[in-house]
Amino acid sequence: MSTPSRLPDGSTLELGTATASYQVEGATHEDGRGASIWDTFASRPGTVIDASDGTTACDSYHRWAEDADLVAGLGVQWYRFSIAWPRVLPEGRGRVETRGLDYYDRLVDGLLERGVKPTATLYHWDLPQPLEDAGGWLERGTAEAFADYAEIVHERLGDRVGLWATHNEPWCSAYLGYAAGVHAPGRREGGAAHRAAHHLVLGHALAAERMRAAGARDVGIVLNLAPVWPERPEAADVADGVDAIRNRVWLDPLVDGAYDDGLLRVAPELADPELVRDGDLALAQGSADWIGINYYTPVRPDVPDPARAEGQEHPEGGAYPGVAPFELAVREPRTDIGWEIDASGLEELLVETHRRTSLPLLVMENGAACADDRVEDGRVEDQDRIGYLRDHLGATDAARAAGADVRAYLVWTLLDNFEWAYGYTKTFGLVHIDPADQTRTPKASYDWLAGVARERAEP
Ligand code: PNW
Repeated sequence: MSTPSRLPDGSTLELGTATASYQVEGATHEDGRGASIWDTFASRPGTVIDASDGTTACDSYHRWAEDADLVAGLGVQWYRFSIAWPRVLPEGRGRVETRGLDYYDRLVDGLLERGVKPTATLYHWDLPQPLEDAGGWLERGTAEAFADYAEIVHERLGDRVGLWATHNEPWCSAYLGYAAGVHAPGRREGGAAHRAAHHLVLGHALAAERMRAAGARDVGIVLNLAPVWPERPEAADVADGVDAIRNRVWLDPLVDGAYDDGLLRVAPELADPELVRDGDLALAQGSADWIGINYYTPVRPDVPDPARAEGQEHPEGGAYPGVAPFELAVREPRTDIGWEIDASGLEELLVETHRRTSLPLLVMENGAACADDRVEDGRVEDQDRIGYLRDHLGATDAARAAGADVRAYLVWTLLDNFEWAYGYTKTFGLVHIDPADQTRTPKASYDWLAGVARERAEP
């Protein structure tokens, strides 16, 4: 077997695409997989817009070889997938389900055989339900169980997977899961989100420590950091609070080993010595070898104005309950999911994060939901998606030219899949999936990305 794929060296921008276990695998009851919080959440009425779930999804648990062929057909270097914790540890801790690990073993070998480098994310939101029943991310024990899980997976795959991500978008786990309640586990308690945030940071740090002790060298975390642009001068204060929760709560412990005063003002829970124990922040400092960035849209906080219309669709889902009230402005143009399109936000974010951390940066997700995802005469002409990707790839190149150490750009996502609270109503894929029979049809954007990969491979 070839040597484990590791951090790209940065001589060129490497390309790839990504998926997540619950969004594509299906087979939720197979080979001893335990229940996750997304199985439970999606089964509750009113949580997922089309009342769907990930029971079948893209059936990638059985069709992974076809998926790997599709990635290889793109001619890109990287495929980022995530591992379902409840497949490996059905109860979250303790008993290991070998059949779950076997699946990822097959996938990793299949990718390497096709010349694609695998990068694995350990937590893309499918927490084992028994851990949620014991308090979920509000409990320190979940962070400790996460480190055990990381060690088990690394032991099995670490000889072939070089690039490891602990969490994907912990902001979503904490704030959408425990404050806004629009993601699993669907709780709505502002203070709880801050507690969850610390345990997510701690879980990352403990897992990185364990994996490094076992020889891992390139352990990172994938964050949905955002450029925060106050909509008007009066919104500067609330914007600082949003920046604290969206960006600093993750970067500050990793870079400085501290939570700053501005953050503590909006998240006083983080000053609780019972929550943030001696040594936690020191362990977090330096615990990431690289930072993954997922970018879709800028964030424009505004001061609340009762006269303005409510209920605007924004990825942050509105203000955080229990945190200072604010609104989010969304300008045109937007994608099919309502998120504002502004590629300059990605360039700014990469340049700014480079200035802040000097760690290697990987764009681990970028993409668009498009309305023109219909098959007509065997083709999907998703020209809007191509435009979005072209502009954001350009912004990534521009950030590199400006000195940001960006090593890779991965498109979200390979396949139309289970888009969380939006179910199957919003599609981000390079490949269309027919829900009736799982037929995979590459879209025009797939051909576009393959073309970019070819051009860039030419000397
Ligand atoms: C990210 N928000 O999710 C995830 O990493 C993917 O699994 C997902 O499919 C993709 O982006 C597109 O949504 C997000 O509401 C989901 O702010 C929701 C939000 C942000 C990211």
